[in-house]
Amino acid sequence: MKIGIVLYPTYGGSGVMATELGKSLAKKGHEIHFITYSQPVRLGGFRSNIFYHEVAVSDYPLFDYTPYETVLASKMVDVVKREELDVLHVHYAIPHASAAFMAKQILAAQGVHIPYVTTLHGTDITLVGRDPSFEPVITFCMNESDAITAVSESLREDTYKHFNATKDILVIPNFVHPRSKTIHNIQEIRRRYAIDNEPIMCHISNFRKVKRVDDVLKMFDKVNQKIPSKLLMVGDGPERYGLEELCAQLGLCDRVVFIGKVRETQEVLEISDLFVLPSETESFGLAALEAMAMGVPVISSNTGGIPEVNINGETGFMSDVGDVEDMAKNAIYILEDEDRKKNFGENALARSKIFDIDTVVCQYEDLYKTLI
Ligand code: GMT
Repeated sequence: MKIGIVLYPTYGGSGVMATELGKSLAKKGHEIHFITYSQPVRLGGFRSNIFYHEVAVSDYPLFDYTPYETVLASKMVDVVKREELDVLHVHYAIPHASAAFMAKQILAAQGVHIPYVTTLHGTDITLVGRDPSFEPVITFCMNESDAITAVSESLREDTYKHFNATKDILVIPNFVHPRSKTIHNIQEIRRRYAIDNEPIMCHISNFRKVKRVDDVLKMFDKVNQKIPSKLLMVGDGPERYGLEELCAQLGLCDRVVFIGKVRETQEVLEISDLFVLPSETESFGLAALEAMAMGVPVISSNTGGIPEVNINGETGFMSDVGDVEDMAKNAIYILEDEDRKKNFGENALARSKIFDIDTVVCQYEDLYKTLI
């Protein structure tokens, strides 16, 4: 099949998932055309069957806001015709689903018929989508999609709760590559951050408010008082400045390392003992799943789709949003006993296999086939 994938190229779960999906489909022999405004972070170098079409948004003196959606729809029309695509798959409803709807109509007027799949990822429904200024467009474009998928049961329910969705929403969960460890000199790399036996905790996100990164620090502070540890903060975003301030206030500057954005997070996870995800809301928690796939147990909130990934008392623990006391207690429970930590890590790894890329990608392939 010839598949067009429209995505956000930035450090967000939806972009990562869409890129990995495209790479996997390309490996299976499909021709993949990524359409977005800059090179997706996980795309990497030259690969067979993968093509990247950049949406060039130029400044025009008359516009205060560049009409990205219009340029994107035009690009979709152009790529569908030029490359003779069979199906379009758009990730994240805003503005990708509305651009797809527009492209589909334009193409239909020219005698070209193409189905489009909209995959909902979370904030397009749970945060941004609920904004009344977006709601009518999202509802309409979602219902006009030839198929709608959501990355968790929880997101599916949320969508039905908050939108008048008239179509069936199919749940196709996020996925991971089973990966083997790449670091051979693990102690040496660990020693760059922590002295021997000092646990390393890690958080990876785009440091937006919804991630409650303050809670990561607050719970870490409590754990560190009991078990001296290190915290690796990976990523960047609007909350980073305040977080660095809080870090200083808590006297944790020598315990917390702000690494910044990292394209490939596997090595950070390989040297980590615990992954922390205390989000306010999370439709799935791909970052947690990626940690689990490296055998790292997860301390998380129990919100949204996280319970579909992290199993309480087995692959880690879940607490109510904001309950840093409970999160710290659970982290200490795992870290204070080597065998227990190992068990949780093994369970996390075993659980991650349910979300193996090969199982999940077939579900998208089947969906495309029925639409084409
Ligand atoms: O969580 C983010 O900040 C990024 C966001 C995105 O749209 O890229 O992630 C959402 O989609 C991911 C992939 O499906 C999910 O794993 C995340 O849970 C979801 N984020 C939220 O719901 C807050």
